[in-house]
Amino acid sequence: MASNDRTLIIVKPDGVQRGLIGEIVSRLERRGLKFVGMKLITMSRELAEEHYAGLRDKPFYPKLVEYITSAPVVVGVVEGPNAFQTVRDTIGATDPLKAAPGTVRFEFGISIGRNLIHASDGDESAVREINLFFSPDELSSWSRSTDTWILED
Ligand code: DAT
Ligand code: MG
Repeated sequence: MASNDRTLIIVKPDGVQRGLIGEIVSRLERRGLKFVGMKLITMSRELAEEHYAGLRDKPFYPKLVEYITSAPVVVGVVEGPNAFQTVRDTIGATDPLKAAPGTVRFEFGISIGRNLIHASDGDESAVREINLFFSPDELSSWSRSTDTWILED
């Protein structure tokens, strides 16, 4: 079991502005995921363009970069079994109108361009994005006293 898989999440500007940092972080914690890094930053245009480099040719790209750099975000690294898939399942489909009930994007969103949270979509993108936002000394490996009640051996 890859219980120490890591993935990146970003509570986007709408999530921060709407006072939903705690709600979103709480849902990931409740799932059993463990935060090993977290900080509030305002993304520079350079960082946003690097982060969303794969979407450069999309028609919505300029607005996406504008939005993600418009106000502070909370960026975090979570750890847990199949981390990226577990987080993606918890947040729901990209378009809140298509997200499954119970997911973050369904519960709190209504517009694809205001979908509250980013999460890496694969093991490779997780590594790339974690390295883009965090230096190694900003991440903590720690054992949680409740781990045996959340994770099987
Ligand atoms: P996700 O964030 O679910 O990984 P993505 O990587 O395809 O989705 O796109 C990144 C963000 O870009 C997404 O969270 C919201 C925005 N976006 C995606 N598709 C869009 C579209 N068709 N119109 C407007 N914004 C879109
Ligand atoms: Mg994506």
